[in-house]
Amino acid sequence: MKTIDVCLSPDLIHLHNLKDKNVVIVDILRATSCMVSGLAFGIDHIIPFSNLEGSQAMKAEGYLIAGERGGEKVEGFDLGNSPFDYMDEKVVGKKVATTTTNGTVAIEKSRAALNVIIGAFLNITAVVNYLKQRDESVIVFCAGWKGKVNLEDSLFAGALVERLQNDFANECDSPLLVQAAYQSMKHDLVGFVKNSSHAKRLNRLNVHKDIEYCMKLDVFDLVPILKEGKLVLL
Ligand code: 3SL
Repeated sequence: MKTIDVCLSPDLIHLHNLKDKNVVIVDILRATSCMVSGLAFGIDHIIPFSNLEGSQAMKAEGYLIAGERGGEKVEGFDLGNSPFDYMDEKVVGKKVATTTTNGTVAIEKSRAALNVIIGAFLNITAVVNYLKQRDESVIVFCAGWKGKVNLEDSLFAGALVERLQNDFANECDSPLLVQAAYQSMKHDLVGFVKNSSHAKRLNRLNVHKDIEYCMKLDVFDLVPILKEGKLVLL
């Protein structure tokens, strides 16, 4: 039977064998929610960079450059890391190069995988359907915050494990852990996530509507996938 495992932090990814597996990158607040929204809104493709310089250099290649550090838009960049920046007329048909504190780092660390796909609550059913129809095992890779575990990514992992439990066997105990957390909080996901450390960090930046938006289920029926270093729609 296919297996599913959950990596709770980029600092633990070396413990997982990604070869021949489908890896789902998740950074609910807010990188993967931005990527899903932007590609749905008409961005041609997104190139993720783990550092500022990589993204910045793409300006000369005609890319819009996007990114945050500490949640704030990088000075001189075209877009920050709000999903609403990614759903603006100015992105339609454009190529975007992005760098974020955690999400793009997790993507960078997943290069050994067979397929790297982008998950968010916004496209969870599309991700579930994609994984069910594939023959390979799955790693859900939570971007967390600077190596620490976070609530919102873990809850997404739990939601995914729950939806896949008839098709995949748990490879270790983290799927059990996140599924139990999801089951105990699913009656009020937004309420619990509003209490999370990153939501509090973002609240200082006054982006309450980003949090509400990123917790919406199934706004889009699409799956972004990494092809030759570019995120495109399947
Ligand atoms: O760390 C990341 O990749 C970002 O999503 C963080 S933030 O929500 O933009 O602060």
